[in-house]
Amino acid sequence: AYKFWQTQPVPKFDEDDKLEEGPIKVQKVEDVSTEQAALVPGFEWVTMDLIDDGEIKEVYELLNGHYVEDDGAMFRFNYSPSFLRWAMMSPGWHKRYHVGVRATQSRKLVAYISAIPAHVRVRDKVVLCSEVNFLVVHKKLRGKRLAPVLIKEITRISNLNGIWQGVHTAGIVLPRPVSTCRYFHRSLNWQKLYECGFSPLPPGSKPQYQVRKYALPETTSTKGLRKMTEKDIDEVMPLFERYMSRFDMAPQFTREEAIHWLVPKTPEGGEEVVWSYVVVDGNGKITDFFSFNCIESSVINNSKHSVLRVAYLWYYGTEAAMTTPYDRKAHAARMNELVHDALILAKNLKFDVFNALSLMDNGLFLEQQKFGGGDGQLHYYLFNYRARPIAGGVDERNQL
Ligand code: YNC
Ligand code: MG
Repeated sequence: AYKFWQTQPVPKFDEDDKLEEGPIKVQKVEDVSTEQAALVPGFEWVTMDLIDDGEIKEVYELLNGHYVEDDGAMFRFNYSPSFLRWAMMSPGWHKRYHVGVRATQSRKLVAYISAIPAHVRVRDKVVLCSEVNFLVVHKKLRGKRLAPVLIKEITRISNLNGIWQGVHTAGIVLPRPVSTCRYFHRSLNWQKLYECGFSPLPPGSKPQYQVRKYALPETTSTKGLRKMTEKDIDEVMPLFERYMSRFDMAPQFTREEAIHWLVPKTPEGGEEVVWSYVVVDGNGKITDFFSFNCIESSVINNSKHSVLRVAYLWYYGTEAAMTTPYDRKAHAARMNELVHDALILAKNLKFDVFNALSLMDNGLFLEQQKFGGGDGQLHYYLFNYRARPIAGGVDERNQL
């Protein structure tokens, strides 16, 4: 088992957690190969130009047809081209990290992997990482050990550019997760979720009971809530940083990155990808913010519905967590107010379901806001970095 992963600089499952945290293998740029590994005959490496509408469409179509599905193969992620550009063209992006494989004859794109540079704080150390995402191999080429070739290529390119650590997530278990989270789902459009086979009808219940259970008011109730704009960033950033400093692992954004990841913007000719809101108090000071983004899922083989609009809770922060002394009840109450409004906003934006992971302070509101635990888990991995495991709140009671 793990024929490839056992050759890589990652912690073993039975790793001694008394070892000091830090890089596993230290190398020099001079020792990194400047040549791409050979692909099997008939295939060649390409760099994808995501600015080009035709090339982003090729990446979009490969992912739309072949990317991550749920265990029952009922849904498959359908990331929009706008979302893909947002996710892969963040500050510091470079097209050398948009790696494709084409069939030489047909020119068809058959595999892909990408990375962006990211600073990740793990406890008290900040690690420069290649954040790897959108690894995909065409369904007809599965099981041929192409994935390890793609992973080694993105590693080589990162190493040549002085990046020695990686961070990624996956639904599957590999050596060895630094943290494991569970997905939670909150129905917004129960009837549609039921028709798609996403939400079951609980024994003894009736559709109209379920619809009523998930009903939401039409308007938000938090006083001072409004959309975030770029002008808010100098207030949002310190709030975000103080809030995130409470966790063992968190991204560390530059100002430019904070604008990229947190401020809503309608991409030219594209659709919106992130929605963010701030709460302003009586003195005009920002006390809270929250955001969510959109990843549609294709509904496979359903006569009535072809896509689900899924909102994912993204970053947030609130002063309510940072009072002295810490007041867990007040923090929980505030989180519930904020997320309840997020649900209303998402519902009005025609989302069908609102997802959240069992991370950050989500355990404070999941149950009260009627989220239900899903089957899916998300494992977080660090590459070439040893770190003790970090609790991700997978246990049944949503306690973090
Ligand atoms: C996965 N998701 O275990 P062993 S997530 C990492 N992440 O190796 P083959 C994976 N490794 O066990 P296939 C992986 N999935 O023998 C599989 N593997 O050691 C490992 N699915 O390769 C697997 N996208 O080519 C095994 O398998 C080896 O043809 C088998 O291809 C796999 O984006 C895949 O789920 C996933 O498109 C491409 O099934 C294919 O099946 C597929 O024979 C649907 O591969 C889409 C899907 C993955 C989404 C993601 C993050 C990827 C992170 C990769 C690791 C990055 C490390 C850091 C590098 C930079 C470091 C620096 C500096
Ligand atoms: Mg393969």
